[in-house]
Amino acid sequence: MDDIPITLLRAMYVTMLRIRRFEEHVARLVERGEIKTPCHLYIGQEAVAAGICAALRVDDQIFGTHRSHGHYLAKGGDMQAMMAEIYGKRTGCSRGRGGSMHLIAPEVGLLGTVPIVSGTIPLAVGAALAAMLQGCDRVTVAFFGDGAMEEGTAHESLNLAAHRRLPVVFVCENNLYSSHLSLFERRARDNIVDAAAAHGLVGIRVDGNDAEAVHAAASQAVARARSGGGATFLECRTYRWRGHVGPSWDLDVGVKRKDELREWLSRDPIARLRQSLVSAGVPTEVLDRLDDDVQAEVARAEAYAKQSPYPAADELTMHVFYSEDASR
Ligand SMILES: Cc1ncc(C[n+]2csc(CCOP(=O)(O)OP(=O)(O)O)c2C)c(N)n1
Ligand SMILES: [Mg+2]
Repeated sequence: MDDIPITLLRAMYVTMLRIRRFEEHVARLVERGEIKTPCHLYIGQEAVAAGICAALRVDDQIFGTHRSHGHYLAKGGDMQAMMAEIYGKRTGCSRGRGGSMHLIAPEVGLLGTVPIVSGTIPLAVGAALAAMLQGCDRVTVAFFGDGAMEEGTAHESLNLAAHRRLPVVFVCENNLYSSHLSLFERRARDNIVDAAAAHGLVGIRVDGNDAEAVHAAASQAVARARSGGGATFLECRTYRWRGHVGPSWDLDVGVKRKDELREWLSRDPIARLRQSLVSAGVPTEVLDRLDDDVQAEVARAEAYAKQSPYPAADELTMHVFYSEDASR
């Protein structure tokens, strides 16, 4: 994978750091009681969002889930607007009405984050069908978890995408848990990726903690979709470090998780990419400076969110129904 240019590796590293530092700070703010919206943290899975989105154009579209701070940032969403959203402020990306789970940044192709498990899959298929009907070469990505593959709509959507050769990439982030139930307590076999072949799609399992591997697989999938070759299903194996929701380390859901977590912490996707950059000759001081810059950006986002106003009470029913008049 030494064909990935160093500038791209560095860009993915910065993306991953922005996700990690943003969420570590959000975790602290939740612990302090400053943030009330439920936050499903993505820490540990950063290589998936960074690797996939680095293979996309700005006009390519993505749909995210309840755990999508990472997808929002990786696709180019504004950090300050996401922090303000999490604080419920009027300057938030969803005008303070969505919170952590309902993010949107259409200007960079994030058409929405959807906490209905599996909801992103039919939405992405619809967007890809629209692109095909419009005759444009836009690619759509659906991000979803391993739990989403246990919903019927996932399979209906995969079938339609295969049948119509739609320009879509299905990214299953298999973090081995759906809420507190491990994959192995829910399935007879560890075979999520096999669903792709059953529906007539190319299915690939990739190390989701290896940003370079994710990017390589995504680049092929995106090229296939863009050139009329149809959809691809990528199963990215990864692990969420924190609890299903909130900042805890989730050690109260069984001894097994404690042992697993120790193992997965040693596979930190950011440390891994940092090692690649160091091996490629990037000085550690440069990488440390990038981290300092990111931490300063997170602090600015917090200050922006805090000084922003809440929506006024009389705006409560605004933007509830579609209106040609955007002020309603
Ligand atoms: C249709 C539906 N069923 C149940 C829920 C409750 N719920 C929220 S997240 C979640 C687990 C999802 O697991 P997975 O898809 O693996 O994503 P992860 O949380 O691991 O990122 C569940 C069951 C929901 N939001 N939507
Ligand atoms: Mg999961």
